[in-house]
Amino acid sequence: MPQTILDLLHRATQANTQDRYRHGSLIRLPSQGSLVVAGDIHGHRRNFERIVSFSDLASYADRHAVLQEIIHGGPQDTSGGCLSYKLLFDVARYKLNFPDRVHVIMGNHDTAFITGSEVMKDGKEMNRALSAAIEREFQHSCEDIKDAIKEFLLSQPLAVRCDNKIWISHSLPDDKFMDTFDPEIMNRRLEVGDLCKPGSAYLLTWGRHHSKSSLDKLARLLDVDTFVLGHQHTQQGWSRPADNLLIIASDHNHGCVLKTDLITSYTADKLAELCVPLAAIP
Ligand SMILES: [Mn+2]
Repeated sequence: MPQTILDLLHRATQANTQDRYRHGSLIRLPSQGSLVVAGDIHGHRRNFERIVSFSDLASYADRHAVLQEIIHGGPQDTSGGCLSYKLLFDVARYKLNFPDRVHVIMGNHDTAFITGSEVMKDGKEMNRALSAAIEREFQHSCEDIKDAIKEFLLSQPLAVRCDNKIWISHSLPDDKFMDTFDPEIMNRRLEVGDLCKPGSAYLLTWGRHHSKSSLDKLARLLDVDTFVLGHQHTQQGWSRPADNLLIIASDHNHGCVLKTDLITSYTADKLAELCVPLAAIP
């Protein structure tokens, strides 16, 4: 059993690095086909299943699905341990089923697990809860499993840039770190140091405050029209804090998913109209 999981994680890590649309830490999608984007999932299995069924990648050969922040949240074991690693294994299987069309991008909870730093959610330190559950299930193999999870998470790309100038990442650098952020990070593979403050992968996944002038500056720098991010809680599943910024959440019962084509140009308002409530998906 542990060996099967280790093999799964190693193969999925390889699939992340060998994704045919990957350049450095960026996935670049051509202007062809369609795209489904999910926000944070945080262990919400039912919503993950809805996203998979809604994306229907088996029927649409030029459709892509972008997922993020799978771990930390959802079911717990009897001692309060976090079982979201099981969902991460299923996401790894999904990646292997469609290796060039499922793209799992890095979230700040992933960086926290890799670097072993504390991250709180609903009053709980999530890395301790996740590690405890992994230790209970995998016992003497738990360190190997945790290392393989870290390798998988570290192999994730940071962002997706579509030819029609939609940009998807977990977050964007905070206003006060705009000048510290080095966009060159997109052109190379990540190292663990990039995930520690004030590394650029840290800044890109943890930022929370984005003024209009920062967003406009980043849009010019990255040559994009509209940013689609996760990371922030939105009651109705999406929000549109600026005319070039849409935020999606897929980790609760009012969560949403976005479906768009890869050809048309979009404002955040137009993308907001394309958000689908996950509860409406059978
Ligand atoms: Mn987050």
